[in-house]
Parts: sequence; structure tokens; C-alpha cells
Amino acid sequence: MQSVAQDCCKKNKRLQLSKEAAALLANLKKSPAKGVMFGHQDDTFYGVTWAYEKDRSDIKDLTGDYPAVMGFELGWLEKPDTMNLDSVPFAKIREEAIKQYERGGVVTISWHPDNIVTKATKSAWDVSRNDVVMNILPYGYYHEEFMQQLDRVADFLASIKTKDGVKVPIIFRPWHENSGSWFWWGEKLCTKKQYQALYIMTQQVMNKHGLDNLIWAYSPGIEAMGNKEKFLERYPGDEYVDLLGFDGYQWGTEEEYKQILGKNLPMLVEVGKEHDKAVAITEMGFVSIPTADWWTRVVKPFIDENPVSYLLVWRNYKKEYFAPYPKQTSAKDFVKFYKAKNTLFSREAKQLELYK
Ligand code: BMA
Repeated sequence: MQSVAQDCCKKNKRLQLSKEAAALLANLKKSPAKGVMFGHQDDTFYGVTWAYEKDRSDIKDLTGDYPAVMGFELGWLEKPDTMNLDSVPFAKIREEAIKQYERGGVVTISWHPDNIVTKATKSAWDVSRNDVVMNILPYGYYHEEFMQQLDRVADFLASIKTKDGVKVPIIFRPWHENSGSWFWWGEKLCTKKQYQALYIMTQQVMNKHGLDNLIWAYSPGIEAMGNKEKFLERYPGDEYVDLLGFDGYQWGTEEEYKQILGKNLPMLVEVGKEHDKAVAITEMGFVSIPTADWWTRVVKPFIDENPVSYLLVWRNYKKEYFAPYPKQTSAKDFVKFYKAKNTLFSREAKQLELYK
């Protein structure tokens, strides 16, 4: 498989970014000087107590403004299905992504495809076999089928364009959290070369479809804990990646989370400078935010010290929610966080003129 990986790497030629995507990338590198953009997954689809109400958002209910960044998810597009693994119709995703672009905000997209070998339900998390990546690379048993899946993803991404035909710039974040082993593309489930080949092959297919609107993100988990070599262990290379980030949640104690941010954030900012890449906390959060002053006391000091382009909290799904809403325990504190000079929401993002 190693020679396949190398073959695959040599053939790749990056497309030049579209005018809008190039502007966004340049601005993502500059904007941390002004502040961090707040992002939320699935923001306008549903909240903790509602679903599919036109233009509603838990963040807007609470602050009067939308998040500057919205995250959307493509899992199950590969099946193909008309709704993603969280029951969001792909047509809605297209619609909201375009709206988000038109209000001057940023769109980021993740993809948790099912395990193609076992095809079990919700099976991006199916790690029962460690030969999935090997099997989808060139000459692998599932290669052709996987290439069709990539084509479907490409077709969908290409369909996210405005009435005037502008392809919406998208921070595309496939194969994330690769330093953990809970997804079939995780650390213990494939070799470094196989992982890199997967990333590059994915990019080649998007190139073939003319997707010059994608800003490519590389975002492992928090396992590096400040160790740059570890962070970059599976990095496909500077020519393939535009934005560096990590996904890091508070699942343990506050002290542990402070360690996580304290070690990973300065490292991220440093690696970003060294490689001339945009940087972001590509996923973060504290499930159901039970600490009243979590935003300003725990998160904010780290953001103040380590400027990144954005941070994105995960979706608000019933009990599994990561953003506050009116009357939620951390709601008042979040409004303070919102009002801070260096936190940017939709209206402030618009002023940044990210696409110019
Ligand atoms: C996870 C959880 C799941 C969801 C998946 C993809 O973190 O929120 O419930 O299906 O992300 O959005």
C-alpha cells in the first residue's frame, strides 16, 4: 500500500482557489487580530427545544445575532440518502449554506461516512475492522464503490452555489480526529501512509470536479498535547492543507480542559505561523454547559492569549447540546462572551468582508 500512497501523492495537483475562497483564506489568516469568530454546528436547523423553524437559531434567540461560522454535516450522503445521519435533509443544508454565505459568514463542512465494509448504522464509529482505509485506496476491494461515494460528495458540494453561480467557499474538514481511534480512519485503524493517501485521494476527486471553492482543513484531536511532531504526524503536507485545527471537548474536569487548551492552542498558533496556515478550534464544547461562567472564565482567557480564526461548538440536539439558548445555565455568561470586543458573530463577520 505504501507505493500506492506515494503514487497517489505525486499525481495530485492542487487547483487554484476561486476568487472568493482565496479571499476567505487570506482573511482567515488576518482576522484573528480582530477576534475569534463563533461557530455552531447545525445552527439554523434545530435547537434544544425546537426544530426546523424558519431562520431560527438558539444563538440568535439568545444574542440577537447568528454565529459567524456554521458547520454542516454530510454523513449518509454517500449511501446515497436524502437526509444526513442526523436527519437533516441535504436540500436544507444547501439552502442554509448559501444563506450563511450571503450574510457574509463562513461555512464549514464535515463528513462522517459509514464504514463501507460493514455498512452498519451510524458506522463512521464502527472500528471493528482495521482494513477499511486499505480497502478503499486504489486496488482495494471497495475502491470503485468509494470513488462513487466521493463523486456524490463532490456533486453535492458543487451544487452549493448562489443564484449568480458563485460556488460558496467551504472549509472542508474530512477525516478529522485522526489521532484518536474511534472513526474507521483513526490512528489505530490505518497506517500513516494510508491516511495521507486517503486525504489526498479525496482531494484529487474534488479537484477533478473543479471544486476550487474548498479550503482544506486538517484537524486531529487533542492527543498531541503540545507536541508539534505528534500533531503533524499524519499531516498530508503543506500543498494539500489550508487550515489547521484540533477538536477538543471538555469531557473531564475543568482542570483537564484547561490543560487541553493550554497545551494544544499555543502549539496550534505556532504551527500555523510556521506553515503559513489559517488556524481554528475546529470543534470544541462542554456538553449541556453546566458551568454558569464557562465561556468567559474557562474559554475566553485562552482565546485572548492565542488568537485563532474561529471556534466551533457542536450541535444543539436535545440533551446533547453545546451552545446555550435563553435561560440555559450559561446563557448570561454567553451574552458577556458575545459582547466582548474580540468575539465575532454574524454582523461582525460581515464587516470583515471575508470574501473580498
Ligand atoms: C456526534 C454526535 C452524533 C452525530 C454526529 C454527527 O458528535 O453529535 O449524535 O450523529 O456527531 O453529527
